[in-house]
Amino acid sequence: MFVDFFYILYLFNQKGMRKIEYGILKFKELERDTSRKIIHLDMDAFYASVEIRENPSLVGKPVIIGRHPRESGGRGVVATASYEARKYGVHSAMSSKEALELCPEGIFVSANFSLYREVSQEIHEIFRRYTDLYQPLSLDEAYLDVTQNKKNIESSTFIARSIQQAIFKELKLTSSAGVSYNKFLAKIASDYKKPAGLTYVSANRAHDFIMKLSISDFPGVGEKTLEKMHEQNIYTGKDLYGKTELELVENFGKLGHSLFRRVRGIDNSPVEAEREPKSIGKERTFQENITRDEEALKFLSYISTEVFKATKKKEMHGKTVVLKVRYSDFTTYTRRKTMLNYIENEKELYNSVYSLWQEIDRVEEGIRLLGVTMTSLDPIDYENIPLDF
Ligand code: DCP
Ligand code: MG
Repeated sequence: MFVDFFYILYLFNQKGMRKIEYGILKFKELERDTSRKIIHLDMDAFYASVEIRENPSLVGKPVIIGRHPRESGGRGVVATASYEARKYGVHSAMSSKEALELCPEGIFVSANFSLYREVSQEIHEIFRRYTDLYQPLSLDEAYLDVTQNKKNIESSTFIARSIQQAIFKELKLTSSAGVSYNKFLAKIASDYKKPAGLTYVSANRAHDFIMKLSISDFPGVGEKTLEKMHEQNIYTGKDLYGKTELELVENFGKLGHSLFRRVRGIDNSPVEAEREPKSIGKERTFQENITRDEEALKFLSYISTEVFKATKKKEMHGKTVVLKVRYSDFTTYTRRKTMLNYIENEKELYNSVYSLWQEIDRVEEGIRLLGVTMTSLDPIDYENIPLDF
């Protein structure tokens, strides 16, 4: 039986002003769930590796992703750098100017985001061979929950290795993976051996692994918190482990709560798969009411294109269109129409919006808002694209 505990803390800041903090210590949250199998996968020097793959003359060279200071007038920053460039001390977020000083032979390449997005989608396709339960954190990293997986494979390290191999074979890129029973440990593990590393932290090894971590490895410990930690002689996981929950909450607030759990190997947060939106729409309230058909149609044509582009970008399509009209007296109407086939271009979308518009009257009374939405969206995949024979 676990009992929750209510606490009140009286704190004094430097000016001697009293601050009250209160909360509930949830002992139930102190249960360590080791039943899940979580992988964190992170691509190695992602943007740089993609550029090197596209241009083999860059292999083995110090490649820096960012505009050359000569072109940017010295204002640019480094997005990332190949491991060869990192030997010179070049790293993400550093100014390009400084990078050039550290590494005069560095080859600057401007970022090509649409290419990286494409590659990212290809990586996700490989994930989906094993599970749909993956959570991208950025273009180059994601958590996967493979407790249940499409291939019924027991070993999560085997899955991680297979994914790394598929990415290498099919996309010619290397990645690093961390495997454990929660997100916190998997993420730290993926960074443990880079590039092309695979690190497994078992429930039995977790305690020793955590004790040796540097305090800056813990999520949420940024520059400021790090300073404060050092002031209190907390440098490692072991030092953190020695603190009580109240001490940590007193000094670090909410973060203290989470650190108290992390350092005990507890992180029960689930892997949250990106949910596909079921509808995408846009609307606008006008500064001056619309009173003429032509004005309304001009706007609806524009907004239809915007909505279509947005659904396409999400790789979705749908058959149902909704038109929303709000009159100057705030009465609001929605009209919807479902087509037989998926709407495949802006023109088709506008045509259905146009036919819905025919049912709208009293335009001269003034319209203050118009909106277009596509609903009941499905992901575009090869099965539901109609083929012309
Ligand atoms: N990125 C960026 N600006 C930053 C950090 C990262 O534009 N300040 C971009 C470029 C990276 C990509 O995000 O290629 C992924 O970030 P990572 O932190 O995973 O760095 P890398 O993948 O480049 O290197 P590593 O091998 O250390 O993961
Ligand atoms: Mg990376």
